[in-house]
Amino acid sequence: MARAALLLLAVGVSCQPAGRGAPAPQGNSGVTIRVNQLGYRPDAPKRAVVCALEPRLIASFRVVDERDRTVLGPSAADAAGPFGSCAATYRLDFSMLDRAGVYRIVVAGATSPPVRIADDVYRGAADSLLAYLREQRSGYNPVFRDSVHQHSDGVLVDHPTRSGEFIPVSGGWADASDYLQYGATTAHATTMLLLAYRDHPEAFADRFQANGLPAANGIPDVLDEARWGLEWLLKMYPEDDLLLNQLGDDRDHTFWDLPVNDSADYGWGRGGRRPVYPCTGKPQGLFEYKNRSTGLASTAGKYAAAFALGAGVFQGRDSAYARQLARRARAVYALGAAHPGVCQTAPARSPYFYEEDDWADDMELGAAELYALTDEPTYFHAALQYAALEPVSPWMGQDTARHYQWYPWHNNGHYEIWRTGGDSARRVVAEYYRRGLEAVTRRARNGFRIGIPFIWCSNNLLASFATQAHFYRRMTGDSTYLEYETAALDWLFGSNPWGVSMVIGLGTTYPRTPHSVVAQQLHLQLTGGLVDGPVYRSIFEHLRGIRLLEADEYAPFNTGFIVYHDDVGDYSTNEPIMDGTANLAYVLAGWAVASPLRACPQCGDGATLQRRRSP
Ligand SMILES: [Ca+2]
Ligand SMILES: [Ca+2]
Repeated sequence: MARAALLLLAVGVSCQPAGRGAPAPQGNSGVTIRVNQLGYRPDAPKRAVVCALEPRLIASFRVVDERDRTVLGPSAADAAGPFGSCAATYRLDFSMLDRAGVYRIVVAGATSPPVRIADDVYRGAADSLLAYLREQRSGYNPVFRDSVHQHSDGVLVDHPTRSGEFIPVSGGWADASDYLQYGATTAHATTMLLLAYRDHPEAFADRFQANGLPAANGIPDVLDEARWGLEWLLKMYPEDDLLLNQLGDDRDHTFWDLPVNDSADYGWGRGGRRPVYPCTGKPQGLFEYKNRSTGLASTAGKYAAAFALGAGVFQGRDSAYARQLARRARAVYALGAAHPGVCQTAPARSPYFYEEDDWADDMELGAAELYALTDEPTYFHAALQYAALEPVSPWMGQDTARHYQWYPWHNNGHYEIWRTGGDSARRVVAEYYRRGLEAVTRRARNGFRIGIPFIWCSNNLLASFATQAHFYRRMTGDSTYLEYETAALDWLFGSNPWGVSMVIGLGTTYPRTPHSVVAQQLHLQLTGGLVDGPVYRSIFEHLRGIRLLEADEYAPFNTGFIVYHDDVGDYSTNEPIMDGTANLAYVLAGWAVASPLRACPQCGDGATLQRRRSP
């Protein structure tokens, strides 16, 4: 591939704007049946979706077994109107079929791919996602069996008095297919991994060592990975009043090269040291463009949550480490409380950055985790106060949002308050979640039951929606949103117009040519990586530097208001994302071990015994 083209590609930032239209659509009068390619649990809702590229009247469907015998139907197909490239959609409800087996759905002369029904359809899936995080490791990298940026990280920049000082911050994960690293996304990912283990430990195996190489080490791999995140976050918070937020910047995008020989030049020579940015509470950017930072709390709250959770999870395994984490959790939380406001990522040569606008959600989660760790009521009351500042994640019900404007995309703090709170607090936070779910599902009357805005990283929003719906169902026993929760999961695993599983290596049809240097140059499958997902056509067409490099195999399905391309050139829809992958690991762990219908509002958290309830 021409280097010039690759340089153009590399201009993009993970989940970030630069475009040209998709190839012209091809005529196709076919009917396709989209299913969850992992399968369905016997006791869960089960729906397939028909996408007809031209208007079709479909009355009924049948389900047949492996010997072609009809086991269900004819049953009514539920007309659900047009959606994107689908001129007509139908929902096919085969929930009544609850016997394990492999089936096919037959409708209007079309036959679906095999559909598996079994208790274990999600078994091992969360662990599969961890493979992507190992591949993304900075510092020692188990894929390269070599160091990545081990000696270059990093030089303090944009500090009022200490710029130029070397601070050792090697480690963590590259944020996406570029090599930037962010405190906010790393802390959120670490938190989701820790929660996944806390709530669903039986979903995870032990096949890898702490350094990411194969071989069991007596520690579940999800904790090996979470600790990898925690170790980096500790380095990124080296002193009580020095909170580091970002390693590298968009000058990273100058070259399309492997992380082991990254030749980006930050002013200290090609392949030289990388800059590390502190939170300053002021607008940041070393060159023309500036972000709109106002405080420290958005990052501080996220670090506090990860440290406090880590302290709880590692208490029984490494008590000295747990004590260190607990001390850092208290300190960074206090720093956030003293400096409310957001700490956004810093742009360099391009105008793009993560435009996080909310911080109360982060402080809420930090406070809730500190309460769970320490039993000190001050933290609990603070968590409730922060919760009231942002009851509903503001993107829910909206058509659009700026890049990472309300992050994380679900407010995990509400669930954490519920775990430790008394009845009235529990009712309050459950209602907060309900309002958000209601706002999304009001927009989800389409055949796929998807109500998110198709902004950058739309799959992140679906993972968050599924997480919040899961929490709400567990908290209340109310299954009102279960159809939408399963629709989000089904969408991510192939029940979407393109029939693509959005996780590399899972399902039968998944991204083969993601936007990744490592995948492209090493011909390596980035198993476990959740890609960005479809975006509005209007976003795709206005991005700079995107050029599809091969014919679009999904062209017939890219004629509508949203597009997706399995093309190395499309960094807007086909780039794996670290934080969304970690969030999805939580969702998949839950579905691997628990029957989706057995909510338990009275039993506290199912996986760990509840120690106490606040008054
Ligand atoms: Ca392990
Ligand atoms: Ca936030």
